[in-house]
Amino acid sequence: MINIIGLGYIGLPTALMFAKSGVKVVGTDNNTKLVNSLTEGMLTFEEEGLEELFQEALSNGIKFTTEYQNTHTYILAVPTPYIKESKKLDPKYVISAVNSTLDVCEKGAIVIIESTISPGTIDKYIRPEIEKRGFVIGDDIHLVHAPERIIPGNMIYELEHNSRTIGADNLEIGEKVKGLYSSLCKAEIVVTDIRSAEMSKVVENTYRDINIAFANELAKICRTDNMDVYEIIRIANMHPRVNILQPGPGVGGHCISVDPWFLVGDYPDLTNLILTARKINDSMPRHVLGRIRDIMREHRIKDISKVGLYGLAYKENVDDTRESPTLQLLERMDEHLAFGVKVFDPFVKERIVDHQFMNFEDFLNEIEVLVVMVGHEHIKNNMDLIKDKLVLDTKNICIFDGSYKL
Ligand code: SAJ
Repeated sequence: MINIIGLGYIGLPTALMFAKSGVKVVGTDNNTKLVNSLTEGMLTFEEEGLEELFQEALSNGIKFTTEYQNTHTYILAVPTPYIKESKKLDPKYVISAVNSTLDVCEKGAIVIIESTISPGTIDKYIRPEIEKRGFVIGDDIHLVHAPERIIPGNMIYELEHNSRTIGADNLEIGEKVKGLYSSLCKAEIVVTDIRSAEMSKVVENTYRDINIAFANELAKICRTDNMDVYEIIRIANMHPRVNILQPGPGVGGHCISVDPWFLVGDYPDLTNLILTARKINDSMPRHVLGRIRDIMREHRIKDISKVGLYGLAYKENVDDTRESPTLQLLERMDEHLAFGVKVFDPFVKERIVDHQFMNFEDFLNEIEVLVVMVGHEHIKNNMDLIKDKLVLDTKNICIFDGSYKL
């Protein structure tokens, strides 16, 4: 039996997938409300294919509890928040999960950390914590880092089809864990050491951040001289060795906008490109604000409450709002005492900001300028409802003429 600790965006799909593959799984989370909801057969977030997977896992006997189990294998998928001021990782939840595991585990248990951690976290924080309690690593307990790679919006498919990395202190344990993951993962699984696994995960997300920053910088350059950035990227990408990503209103989510900071925090003298990319991506909400101001001036609109932001999620077709460009933009407006902009997101069912609408048509009725911050399918399917608005389309999804671009 494996005990999966943390039933959030990563832990839950992973637990369900293992259960579907025939592995006996108990999912543990300290949030009683979440555990009760899952036990009653209710999912806690939306994701393509998750409901079907949930039903299959339930029929294969998956259990949910707030208690850590006495067993041999643990997968830790707990949050790893970062400290806003220092941009460093806060390992408190991983440390606490490791400690709770040590309280109950069998001798020789394998503890697999899936949560993204900054390079060196296991050496700096986890090993000392375990040794402090008198456990011998490599005998009483084995440590493994198996960072996840799945992308929200396509998690179920990617759990099965993405290759994976297993970082372990010795090959035998690495191969054992590889065997476990191959029950759900059909792609290649690479076994390496723990530091390489930690670093490669952060490097992957940093690579994407830098490439998005390049697209965003191009968008700004093109804006100053009235060139069509999308056309330029489309043409450049026809070159066999060029693959530029898409510009947007900023980079959100708990991964790409966070992980590069770990490298900046740890190697401040060496991270010029990485830091610049972060700054460019973080500057995009301000660029959007400038574009809103241009449109308001051009049309002599003085009242900010006539502006509506479409999308609160950090990207299309998910309900996750962590670090979302829209929240970054609202924070910026707040600092400048610009209150009253209206907001709507069909995926976000709870009220998390002021002037948030729950009904799309009510929202549209109140505004003159619509800012598309997220390209949900929902808005793509409702183009005819927004055609008569002044539209600032930061995601280049509007198919009608006359919309303003980034
Ligand atoms: N974005 C752009 N332009 C693009 C692509 C993305 O502006 O061309 C924006 C999105 O709108 C969003 C942000 O970047 O705000 C991040 O979105 P994403 O879809 O690029 O990635 P995430 O954060 O959902 O997931 C990433 C993935 N990492 C990589 O692709 C290298 C995923 O595989 C990881 O598992 C995940 O981070 C994670 O958990 O680390």
